[in-house]
Order: sequence, then C-alpha cells, then structure tokens
Amino acid sequence: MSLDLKGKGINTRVTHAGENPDNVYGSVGVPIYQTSTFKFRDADHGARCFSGEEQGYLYTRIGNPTTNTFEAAVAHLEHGYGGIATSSGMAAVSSIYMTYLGAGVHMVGTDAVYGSSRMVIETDFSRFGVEYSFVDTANLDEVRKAMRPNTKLLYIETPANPTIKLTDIAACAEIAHEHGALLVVDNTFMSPVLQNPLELGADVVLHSITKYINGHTDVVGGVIVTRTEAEFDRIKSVINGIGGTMDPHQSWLVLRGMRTLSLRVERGEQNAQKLAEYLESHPKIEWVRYPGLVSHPQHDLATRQMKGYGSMISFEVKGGVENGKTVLNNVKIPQLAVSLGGYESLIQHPASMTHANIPVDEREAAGITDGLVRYAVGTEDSADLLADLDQALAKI
Ligand code: LCS
Repeated sequence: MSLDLKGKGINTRVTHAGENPDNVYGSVGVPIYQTSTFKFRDADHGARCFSGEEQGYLYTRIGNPTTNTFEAAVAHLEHGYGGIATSSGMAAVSSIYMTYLGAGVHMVGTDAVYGSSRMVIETDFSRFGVEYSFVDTANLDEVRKAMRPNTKLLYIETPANPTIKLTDIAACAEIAHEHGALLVVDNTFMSPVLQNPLELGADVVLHSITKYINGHTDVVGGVIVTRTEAEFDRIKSVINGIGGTMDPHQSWLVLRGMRTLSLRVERGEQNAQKLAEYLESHPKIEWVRYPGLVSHPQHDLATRQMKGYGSMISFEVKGGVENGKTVLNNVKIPQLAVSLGGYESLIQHPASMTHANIPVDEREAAGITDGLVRYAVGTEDSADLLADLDQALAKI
C-alpha cells in the first residue's frame, strides 16, 4: 500500500513521493531494473503492449520501472500530470525546443539563461529556421513587446543563471496564453521544494537534476514535468524518438539523492542568507545579488512566488576581474568548479566558464559582467564558510 501524500508536508512528500513497493521481495529500496528490454508472455501480449491496449514495459528508451519511479516522484513534487526523465538537463531543454519549435516558429527567452540553453537556439535550432528573441524577462513590457503572431514558446529561467534576476511566472503565463503560446520554466535554481511553476500557470517545468534534485555532484540528468496529459504525450513522443532517455542506474542514484532534497535546500539557504549579508556589508564588495536580501530589486516578487530564497549568490569584488580572481584562487572551502546544487560549495567565474559560449556583447547586455563571481552555497557550517571568505577577501 502506498502512503497517501495528500496534504502532507514537503519533507514527508520528498521522503515518500513515488514510493514503489517491490511486490516480489518487498524491498524497501527501489530496485534497479538494469535491463534494456522486457520480454512478452506471447506474441499477442507483445502486440497489445505496443498498441497501448495493455500497460507493460517494452524497451528502456521508452520506459523503465526504476526511471518511472523517479518520474512519478518529481511529477508529484511539481504538482504536474507526469514526469519525463532525460539523460541531461540539456537533453530536457533541447527536447522541449524540438517539441515546440520549427521553421518559421518564434520563441521568446530569458536573456540570462544558462549559456547552452541559449547557444543551442542561436547556433543550432536557427539552422532549421527557428526564430528567437532573448530579452530581459524580468521586465514584462519587454516580454510583451517581443511576442509575435508566430510565437509558440515563452521560455524563462527564474532565478536566472547567473544574474539571479527573477521573472514573474504568473504574469508570463498570462502573456504567453494571451498569445496562444506555452510557458516553459527552467526551475533548476529553486528545485521543486522552493518553487512550483505549474501552480503559477506554467505549462511545462524542467530541471537539470544534476543540481539540487540529485545533489551529490555525481550524476548528470534532467527531468520535465507537464501540467496536462496532452503536453506530456507531445514531449514524451519526441524523447522516445530522439532518445535522450535517462538510464535505470542513473534514475536510481537520483532517487537516492533526492530523498534528502528538502534538508539540503533548507541548510543551503540558511548558509546563503548569512553569506549574502556578510558580503553586502563588506567594504571590498561592489554589489551582491541574492533574493533573500531586501536590497534585491525583486525581493517582493521572490517572497511572493518562491517558498524560500535558495542558495545561489552572485557578487562583484571592487577592482574588477583581477580582485575577483584573487578571491577565486584563495577560498579554501568552495571548490573552483562549474555546476551547483550539490552538498558542497562551489565557486566559478561565468564570463570565462559557464557563459563563455555567449558572444561578449550579448553576455554583457544580459548583465553577465566580467567581474561577476557565482557562489553555489553548500551544506557546510556557515561559520566556516564566512571565515573562509573573510580570509580570501583579506588577500586583496
Ligand atoms: N538549466 C540550468 C539552469 C542550468 O544551470 C544547467 C546547467 C542546465 C539547464 C543544463 O543542465 P545539464 O545538462 O548540465 O544537466 N548549469 C551548469 C552550470 O551553471 N554550471 O555547470 C552546468
């Protein structure tokens, strides 16, 4: 018997969502169905499974019990119809583009999205005649102005990587729907614990589960959750064909990591708030961007649409790139690496790393300046993180 999670708190839901009792041996842990294919009882059974007349697993690119358990868990946490796990976050992003875009179809996107989410449109999808406008979606007038009669997709990332600018999800859902377009939200920075875009009117939500959902810096993966069955069927059919599926072992690892999601998110946020306040009061810091600071220009929107402020901070050290490098080279606890959302703190320089594939003028127009440092705050002790940053800043 599965537990009824209706009305339960987020910690209970993260712990038990998608629980899949093993009816054969009664294992509490989810088994790994490490198989590429499934056998049929007889020819008619195979035909019925393929026609959809009977439910059954056919082939792991199309469905696998371990992966389905993970998909059901995330769909539950995002309050959606169904989940589709993918081999990477970019497989999720590209499959959504593949589903909704085509020759002569236009999309509007957040200008400061993760570098590759923008790069694949500008250099690859454009080759197939896709039209696009990347604008500052924090400014709703810019979003409205960018919409065209052939706009089918409004694609936003909030908070955006790495500017930590926010976009109003409910307002964008209204704008998209008025124009007959769909709203897709990359919810990677918040995880399903801190923000649920489908509840705010979005049609599709996606995550790079490489980040918070897995949380242990040992798996690359993605997941898509749709609000309706119709959108689920459209995207699922593209992924089945294109083949960006998550494999069963990957799904098992991610489920294992996900069970501590709410604990990690809570701890990371407590640490981030303290670090952001410390940075804000430090004389060598030019500016700090963190949604939990009252000085964040969209602090009110953060409080309205998010259930917490997350653990991503961006800041600029006075004196520009050279002084920023001194901090990157002298911190001892955060490792100098791209990615985020793991249990450990990481620090990086977007202009030369995660966003280096965006042309300089576009990158700067999107607010990703040369001096911006991104700090992904982990679950260490805040006193240790503060002392470490303090000694690094003292080296300037
Ligand atoms: N969406 C967001 C918001 C991301 O931050 C990333 C990766 C992706 C999608 C793509 O996911 P992946 O295919 O890597 O699982 N962001 C990275 C970052 O900021 N540093 O390294 C990767």
